[in-house]
Amino acid sequence: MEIPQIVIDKLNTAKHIVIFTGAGISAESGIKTFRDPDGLWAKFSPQELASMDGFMKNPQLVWEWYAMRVDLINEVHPNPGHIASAEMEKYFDKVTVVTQNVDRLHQRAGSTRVLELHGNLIENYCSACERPYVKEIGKTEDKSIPICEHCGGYIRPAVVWFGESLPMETLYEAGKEAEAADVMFVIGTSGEVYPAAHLPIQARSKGTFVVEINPNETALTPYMNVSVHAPSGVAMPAILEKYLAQRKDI
Ligand code: BJW
Ligand code: ZN
Repeated sequence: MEIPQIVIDKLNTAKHIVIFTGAGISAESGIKTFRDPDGLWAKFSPQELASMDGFMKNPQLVWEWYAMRVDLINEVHPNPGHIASAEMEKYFDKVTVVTQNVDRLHQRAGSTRVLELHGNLIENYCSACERPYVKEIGKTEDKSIPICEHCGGYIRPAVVWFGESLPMETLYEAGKEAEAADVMFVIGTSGEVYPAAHLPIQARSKGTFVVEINPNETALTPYMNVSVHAPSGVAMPAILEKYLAQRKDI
């Protein structure tokens, strides 16, 4: 894998970096993506498990599926892709991670500014009255769905399902950052889910230098300045290493 010199040249003058991520950045931690051949949507139905309709039809099934995924993220660790992304904070004035991921691995790797577009698996709230459900849910044999103590509604994970609105302020903030960034990395996303997938396109249209890191071509590849076709756990540390080797002041 070769890191094109133009990426390093752009980083050399960059002050503001945005790292836009999808499920692929967590693949090397052992978390399955959604749309790869062995991804979650090959085995499970997004209509049944990631929509309000599906939840209303079978809340217990949906709750168990998410509980299983919480157990998995508690067992895995950030990988070199997350860690290199977090380390970038040492070398640039502003680094913002804009993630579609719900696994919190960026935060665990040390990134301090993370905008979560699709929520997270850790928090929960009542599907009826929307009050947060604060009781800690650790790994437990009992996977029965909790009931809201205020209104008796079912508790749901604080993720964004299909047909649901993204957190509007977060999306707005992410758009502003994408437009203002000098360099945006677009890592491990198929670019198929909107409105998130519009962010790199929006960034490019405002002159941000956009670099894709993905072993495969994606719907976003045509909008990129550069595509590095490699796993992010290899490419991100390699980019950081090459950048540091050429930085003149350290
Ligand atoms: C590696 C790697 C390695 C592998 N290194 N890379 C028709 C057209 C356009 C839009 C729509 C449409 N019909 C419906 C819509 C809207 C819909 C949508 O976009 N659908 C499309 C799929 C067609 N969007 C929505 O519904 C959104 N809401 C919305 O639009 O609201 C409107 C509204 C407004 C106002 C009021 C009310 C409503 C919400 C979208 C929510 C998405 N939710 C999910 C589930 C989250 C919870 C959970 O985890 O269970 O979010 S779906 C799933 O997809 C998840 C992800 O965040 C998201 C994106 O997936 P991602 O991250 O790109 O993963 P993959 O698997 O697709 O790609 C992985 C990539 O990694 C691949 O490219 C690999 O090559 C790569 N990779 N190994 C680097 N080692
Ligand atoms: Zn309630």
